[in-house]
Amino acid sequence: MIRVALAGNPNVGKSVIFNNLTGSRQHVGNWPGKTVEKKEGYASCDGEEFYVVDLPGTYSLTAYSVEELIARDFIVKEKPDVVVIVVDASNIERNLYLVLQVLELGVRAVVALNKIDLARSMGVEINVEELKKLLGIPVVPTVAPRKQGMKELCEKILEVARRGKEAPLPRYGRELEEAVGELEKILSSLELKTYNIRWLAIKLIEGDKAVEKELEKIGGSGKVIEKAKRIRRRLERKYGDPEIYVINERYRIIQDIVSKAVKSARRMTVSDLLDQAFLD
Ligand SMILES: Nc1nc2c(ncn2[C@@H]2O[C@H](COP(=O)(O)OP(=O)(O)O)[C@@H](O)[C@H]2O)c(=O)[nH]1
Ligand SMILES: [Mg+2]
Repeated sequence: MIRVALAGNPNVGKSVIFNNLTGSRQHVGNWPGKTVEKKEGYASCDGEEFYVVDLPGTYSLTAYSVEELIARDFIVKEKPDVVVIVVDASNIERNLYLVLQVLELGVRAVVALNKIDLARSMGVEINVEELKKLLGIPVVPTVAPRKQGMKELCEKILEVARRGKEAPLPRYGRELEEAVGELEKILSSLELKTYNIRWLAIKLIEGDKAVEKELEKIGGSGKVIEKAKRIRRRLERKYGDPEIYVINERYRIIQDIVSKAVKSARRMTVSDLLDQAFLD
């Protein structure tokens, strides 16, 4: 059976979409060993049944919170056939940050561009075709509470699951790509069936403790961990904290996407930005 995971920032409409897809065929429990709620259910589309799991809402996929670890571990280890990334169209710039991180994992993915009604009422216009092209994956505009776009979302999920093509991995600036390449070379000589090697390389450059710990369990990994430390020191001398350096590289791509695919009638004012910061 096709297995689908819903990912997204908190409050983007993931639960409404999950309910639309599964109806009453759902089960609520906890993630194993955690106090975080896990919702699973079954949906059907064009006569085909599929399993859907609602991942915890997160802004990022770091190792700093249990929700983020649950979300990324599910994607990495359980390998769902399709990840549906639910995006709040009225806050697209920030939401794209999670989109890029999901794509870094090397998955088959669909974007549900939700809350387009809200975006429109705020004067935000998104060129869906352009966004699709820039991300390299299907983008389906939705208004979840009105069930708008649900049929198309279902169809795209099945299409992507069947076609089996992974989303293109985001490409960063030259210097980060070189560092990633150096680590990928060593990583590819290890037995790492579960992981996308490029993702591991990025996480090692960020200094992700959970990834370092997992790697330490694997024979022959000492060399790549050492190499990553040297690369981090090199980047730190030039740019400061390597993790922030990687974050900035993601935001450079996001700014490029936004400049090409999003038109906003009104620029965010300083007080809008402050409101947003305090609401989180
Ligand atoms: N205007 C608008 N509101 C939405 C849309 N989708 C969800 N919402 C609202 O956004 C809020 C958060 O939705 P929810 O599904 O709980 O978000 P989750 O945290 O991602 O699971 C709720 O008040 C929903 O009614 C949408 O497409 N348009
Ligand atoms: Mg929810």
